[in-house]
Amino acid sequence: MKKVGIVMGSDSDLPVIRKATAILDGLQVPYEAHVYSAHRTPEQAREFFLHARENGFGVIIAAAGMAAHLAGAAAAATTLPVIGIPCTGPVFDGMDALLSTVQMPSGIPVASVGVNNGGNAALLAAEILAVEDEVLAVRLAEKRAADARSVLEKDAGIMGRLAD
Ligand code: RP5
Repeated sequence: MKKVGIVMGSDSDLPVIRKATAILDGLQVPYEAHVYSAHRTPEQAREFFLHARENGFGVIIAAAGMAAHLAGAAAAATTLPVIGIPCTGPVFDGMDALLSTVQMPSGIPVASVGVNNGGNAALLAAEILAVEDEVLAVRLAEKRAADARSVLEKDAGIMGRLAD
C-alpha cells in the first residue's frame, strides 16, 4: 500500500495531526510524518513534496495555521492529491488558515477539510488510497458501519439521558 505523507508547519499542530494518525493506525494505513514549514524551512518542504511520489507516497496531508501556505506549496510541487488541514492560530479562530488553504488559484488544487479536522483528512486520504485497494475499502466500510452503530446506541439512550 502507498504511504500517506503527513507534513505539519509546526509541532504546535501536533494535536490536530494526532487525530489523523489515530484514524490511519486504526485502518492500518502506513504514514510518515514531518515538521516542514512553507515559510521557515521552504527548501526542505519542497524537497519532500517533489520526491514524494517516487518515495512511495500516494497522498499528502498538509496541516498549517495562520498564513497557511503549506498545502498550496505541496500542491505546487507534486501531482499527488493534497489534503489541507487549516489549523487554529492565536487569532481569527482558524478562519485565516481556512481561507489560505481552500482558496487556491485555478490549476493547483488542494482538498481542504474543516478547521482542525485531522480525522476527516485521514479518512479522505484512506479513501483515495482505497480506490486501488479493496482490502482498505472493506476496512473503511466496516469503520463507517461501526461509527453508525455508535450513533444508534446514543439514539437508544438519549431519552434516558434527558430524564436524568
Ligand atoms: C504555522 O504557524 C504552523 O502550521 C502553526 O500552525 C503556526 C504557528 O506556528 P508556531 O509559532 O506555533 O511554531 O506555520
